[in-house]
Amino acid sequence: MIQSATGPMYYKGVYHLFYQYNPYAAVWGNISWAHSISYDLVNWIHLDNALSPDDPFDINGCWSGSTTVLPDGKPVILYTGSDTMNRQVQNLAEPKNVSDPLLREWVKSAHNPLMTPVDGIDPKSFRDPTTAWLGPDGLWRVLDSRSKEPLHSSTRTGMWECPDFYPVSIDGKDGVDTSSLDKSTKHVLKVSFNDCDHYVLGNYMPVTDNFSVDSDFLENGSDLRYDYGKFYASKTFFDSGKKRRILWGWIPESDSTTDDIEKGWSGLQWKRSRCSVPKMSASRTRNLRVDLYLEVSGITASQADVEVSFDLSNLKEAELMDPSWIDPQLLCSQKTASVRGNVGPFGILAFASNDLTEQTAIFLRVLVIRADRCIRIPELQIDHSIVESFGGEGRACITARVYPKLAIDNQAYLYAFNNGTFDVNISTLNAWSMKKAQIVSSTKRRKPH
Ligand code: DQQ
Repeated sequence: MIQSATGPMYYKGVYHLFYQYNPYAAVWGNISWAHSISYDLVNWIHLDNALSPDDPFDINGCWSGSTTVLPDGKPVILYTGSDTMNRQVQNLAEPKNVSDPLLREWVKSAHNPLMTPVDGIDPKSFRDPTTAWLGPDGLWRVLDSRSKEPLHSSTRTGMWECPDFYPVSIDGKDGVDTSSLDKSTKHVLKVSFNDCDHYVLGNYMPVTDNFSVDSDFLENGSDLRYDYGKFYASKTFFDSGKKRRILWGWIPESDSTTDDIEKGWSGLQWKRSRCSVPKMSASRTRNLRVDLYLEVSGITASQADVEVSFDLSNLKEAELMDPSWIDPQLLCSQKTASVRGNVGPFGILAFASNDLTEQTAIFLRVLVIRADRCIRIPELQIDHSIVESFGGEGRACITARVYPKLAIDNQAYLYAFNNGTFDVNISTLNAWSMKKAQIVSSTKRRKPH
């Protein structure tokens, strides 16, 4: 079983990914820090586990945490240990040999635990330290899931897991280092709860350690999420090599625990940022008649990147939006891709078997609020058992897990479809095959049974 990414980082030309891992089973338990490295964020090498639960301060699990690269360039791990009394305490670990760019061995500090839950803090809710950042006073700061003087809080949501707190530039696209005190930045506070990663934007004042949010989703419900599907306990890191911030998330399973035990694994790691993978593109524009299934051929449909936009010339025919339709997920579960509408449903069928008995529809149904001529699915990533689809000019994302039994590898097909009453035009449709990642193991990692 693998779960949340814990300490993604870039060090001496090597990308490191640490993540929650149960070496012995496809279900949660024996929680260790697995360690994989990459030179291009596409192909990976599994190394020996960085941390295992074998000390009093983490005997019941080496839980989530983060890595921080210190000013002298040395990386350190701060992680939560579940100790002999099942308290959640914060522990430090550092590389045994900083000159090893693969950082194959990690040593736990003799001073552990560094932080224990103080009075008034529930010892079972004191976890998941963030990447630390340096204040102007030369002192390090770190966020945890619980504090007597919280940076931000909510009366509505219950405990937050896996917080992440980082600056983003407001006048450029480059990533910013976590400790940056640059004035032209805003800060993102991401917290995980209710199976989703929620975030707020705000201004952080490092002198007073005050964070004033622009719009408090937690209290006014304007809920901003990284993903409205299966994406949880994510972590970002600053890639100083390419001056970008990269987001890693855990894609949980949608099947049952019994299925996971039967298939022998559970959980996937997913990186969200453009990766420069060689692509072959097939592009076409054309009329998408009603009841037409237009195959997108010439690509590996089981592992593809798709961009598609539609030109809607007959918006006046679109159905009226009923004001009671306020829950998009409920609406989509009722008005599925096979329920005919006026303008739509139309879109893409991923993981389609050649007889269409298996299919995963990523679709649009136009309900009149205002007459936008062009409507896009700006990006769709398809990867064996994951569909990641973006909308709202890329600001909204829904990630879903799919378990095809027929539409696998070269038996998977990709179609554009239209189950509406009126034709729509495809104004752009680009699709690329994604190169298969090479995953090798340089360790005697046990196969979960
Ligand atoms: N999983 C970890 C915790 C964290 C949770 C334990 C997130 O540290 O809060 O495996 O899924």
